[in-house]
Amino acid sequence: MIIILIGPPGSGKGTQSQRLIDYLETAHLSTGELFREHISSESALGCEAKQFISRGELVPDHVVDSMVVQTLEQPRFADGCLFDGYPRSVPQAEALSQLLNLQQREVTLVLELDVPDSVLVERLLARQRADDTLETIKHRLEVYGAQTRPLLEYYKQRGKLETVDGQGSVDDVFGRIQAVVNQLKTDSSESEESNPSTCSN
Ligand code: B4P
Repeated sequence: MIIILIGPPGSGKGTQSQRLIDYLETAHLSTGELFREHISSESALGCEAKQFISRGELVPDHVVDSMVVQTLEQPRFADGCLFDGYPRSVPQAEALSQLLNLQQREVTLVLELDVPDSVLVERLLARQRADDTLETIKHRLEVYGAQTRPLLEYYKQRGKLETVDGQGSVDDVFGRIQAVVNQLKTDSSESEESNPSTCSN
């Protein structure tokens, strides 16, 4: 399964990803986490990304896409994975789709975490990360609306989108995510039973 978690900053993508990768025993790719690793090791990529992250901007697509391509080449991603915070724009989604097509794979499910702005601001100010100042948070929310929100329509048109209420406790939200994922597993095993493969080995 290839699952994408989309949501505004502070919606809990990182928090819920940790639960979901344990539950599904799948690989995890968080572009935000990868950038933070590059920033702390002061790599060239980290220095470039830092300028954008500290202003609340998205890191340019060509930087993100080449980092994702390199990461996905690792064998642990061969059986599926959870994308957390990637793609974050329609061009990134198109780049991912081309990459997966080359591997004869496709996105299985896109989960949107829906949380109102007032709750997001409260959570992010409490987190106290370097890019979590009030001014940066407001700008990140604007950037989300302009560049990431159009992705929801993109995946909705492709029949991949499921929206989950991201408010309530971490356990409550994870329970809703689990319900969607379990339903998907049931649907796909039923369709395999009604359309068995004609190939025999
Ligand atoms: P990310 O690392 O993806 O982080 P985020 O959007 O800020 O937060 P997330 O949604 O993961 O929230 P979290 O679980 O931590 O991105 C950081 C930056 O990197 C971006 O702004 C961008 O500049 C850059 N970047 C990343 N990917 C990119 C891409 N593809 N293209 C371009 N640029 C990219 O939760 C937030 C807080 O809420 C935590 O303190 C958590 O404990 C709390 N929380 C979570 N769930 C809660 C709940 N249910 N109740 C109460 N609190 C909760």
